[in-house]
Amino acid sequence: MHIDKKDIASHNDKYIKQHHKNFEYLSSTLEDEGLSVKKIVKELVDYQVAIPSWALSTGGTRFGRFPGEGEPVTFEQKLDDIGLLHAINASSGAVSMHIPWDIPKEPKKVKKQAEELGIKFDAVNSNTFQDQPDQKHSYKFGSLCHTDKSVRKQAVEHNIEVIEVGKIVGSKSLTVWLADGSGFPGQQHFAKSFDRTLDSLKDIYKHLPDDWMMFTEHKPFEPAFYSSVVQDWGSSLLLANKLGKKAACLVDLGHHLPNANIEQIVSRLIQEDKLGGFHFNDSKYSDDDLTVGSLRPYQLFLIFNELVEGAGKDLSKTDWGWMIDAAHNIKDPLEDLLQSVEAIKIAYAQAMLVDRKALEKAQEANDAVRAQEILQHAYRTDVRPLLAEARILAGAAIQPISYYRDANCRKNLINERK
Ligand code: AFD
Ligand code: MN
Ligand code: MN
Repeated sequence: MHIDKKDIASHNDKYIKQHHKNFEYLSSTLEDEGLSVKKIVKELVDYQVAIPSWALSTGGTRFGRFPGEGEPVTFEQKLDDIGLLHAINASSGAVSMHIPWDIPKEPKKVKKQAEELGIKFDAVNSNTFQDQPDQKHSYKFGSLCHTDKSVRKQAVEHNIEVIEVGKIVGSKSLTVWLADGSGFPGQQHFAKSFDRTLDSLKDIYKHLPDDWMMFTEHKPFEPAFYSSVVQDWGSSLLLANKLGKKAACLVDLGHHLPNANIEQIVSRLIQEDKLGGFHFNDSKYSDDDLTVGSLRPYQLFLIFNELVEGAGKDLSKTDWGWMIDAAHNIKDPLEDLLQSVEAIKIAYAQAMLVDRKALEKAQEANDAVRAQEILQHAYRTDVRPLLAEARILAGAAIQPISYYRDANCRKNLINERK
């Protein structure tokens, strides 16, 4: 579905008066506090969040899937969906591919299609957690950690192929998430399986182009219910340190045990120069993969607060990766993604408001009350007019969800894809 700039403009006409009112009030308040609204809005224009190719259709659970209509089937259709999101919010200008789910038949054509939609290629993801129909060895008992050398070799070769696909489309990073682990105590030798994983990763690392990064994504459990080989950020950091400069850790917000202090993990990784990127989602229990900000927006803000503090520059200018990793069982995936991108940018905008000098002073004085006041003053600011202003400047919609609904986007996709 193609979106006409004129349609966006007439949508914006409906909301512009109210927007000006909100924006002027907020701007003058923030300027009085010594902030540069222009700088913040400019950064909100630049900051982009990648969309994973696997999040554009209904995911389902292991109990069932209730597919929606008009869902994309081919990779080209998935790209079109991301193009649609990007036309509406001007904030989703990147795609993360999953191999082999997304092997493009004509990579050059796909690259051109993405360019026309203003979409870049973010990290490529390998898949050694499933057996493919034409595959020689099974990953039932692991991939990079497997006791059998030929299974490890197959998994290493797959990752090298993924790098090759990534090179064609212009990706600059590989994300490795492993389902490797054990279901029962005693099943797997902890040290040996870790060493074998490290050796396999070293083989992959050798094939990584100089300007690429390799991210390891930790996860405490599932599908292995007793132990995961890369179970936490400690193991991920060990791997990244042993592999070298081009290796870093990817933090998926859902991949932590309940109540883990993720913002502190983020701070530590930044301190060690080993933060690679993010998979954003939200959860109540663990890897629920729900809409970002739907359950714990304050935690998300605290994470961005550490990011802003640790980066020392605009986040769009860092080489950290930003991606959503969510699944959709109930909502229209595109509406859900619009909500997630909005939640991420809200948390980021709020983090930019934090009075860092005052916070430092409060910390040095051990003034917990003042420190909380400072953080929550930023968090409780309604920054949505800043995001809307950034969207207007970038030619996108003031109210993305309303636009999506008013323009009957899903209906159009259903008709196109019948
Ligand atoms: C799985 C994992 C992980 C990963 C994704 C893509 O839980 O989040 O990023 O697959 O490989 O959902
Ligand atoms: Mn993930
Ligand atoms: Mn996950």
